[in-house]
Amino acid sequence: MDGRMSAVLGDITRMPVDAIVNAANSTLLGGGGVDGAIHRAAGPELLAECRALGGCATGEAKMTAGYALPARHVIHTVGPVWRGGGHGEDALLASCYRKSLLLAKTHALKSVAFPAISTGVYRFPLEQACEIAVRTVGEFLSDDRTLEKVIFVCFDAGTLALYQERMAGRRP
Ligand code: AR6
Repeated sequence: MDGRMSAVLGDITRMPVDAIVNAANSTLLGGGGVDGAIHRAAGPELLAECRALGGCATGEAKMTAGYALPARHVIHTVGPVWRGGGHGEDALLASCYRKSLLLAKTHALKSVAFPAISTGVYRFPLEQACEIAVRTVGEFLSDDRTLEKVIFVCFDAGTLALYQERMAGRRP
């Protein structure tokens, strides 16, 4: 890529970007993991706005304001629960990345930060999820000139190493 895609170690709730992506569930009413952290950091107004959205299907994305977060917006996407790989999980995960970036582009946002969607509670195999994330974002950016920065925010060093290897074009 041309330097627009990068990976960092950190907490996504601290990222001062146009939008952070939330690995939500289909109710959009909060949960554990990164979803819980985002709702805690954003404050109760985020849940109030989410209630009005009427949920979100797996593989789709919806946007809200960021409230007390350093990020201006939150893009809520619902990753697939891993059920062995034969239930369209790969395509649904790719769709999360694509639809999130499409929303960002539609709103003329320049910088977006993603967590490793579905790799926690939803148990998607990390290496496979990382490969899908890097490939899908890379394909989107190669057709797009509005987004300036897409950052993968990794919660641990092992995840960061996988993303960096993947972005360098090496197999993990
Ligand atoms: N910053 C960046 N990454 C994080 C953070 C953080 N603050 N916290 C966790 N991660 P998960 P899922 C990483 O379980 O698998 C919720 O209850 C974490 O290490 O948050 O898509 C929702 O409501 C992991 O790599 O999301 C849903 O019900 C990644 O974020 C369900 O979990 C995703 O882990 C969604 O499950």
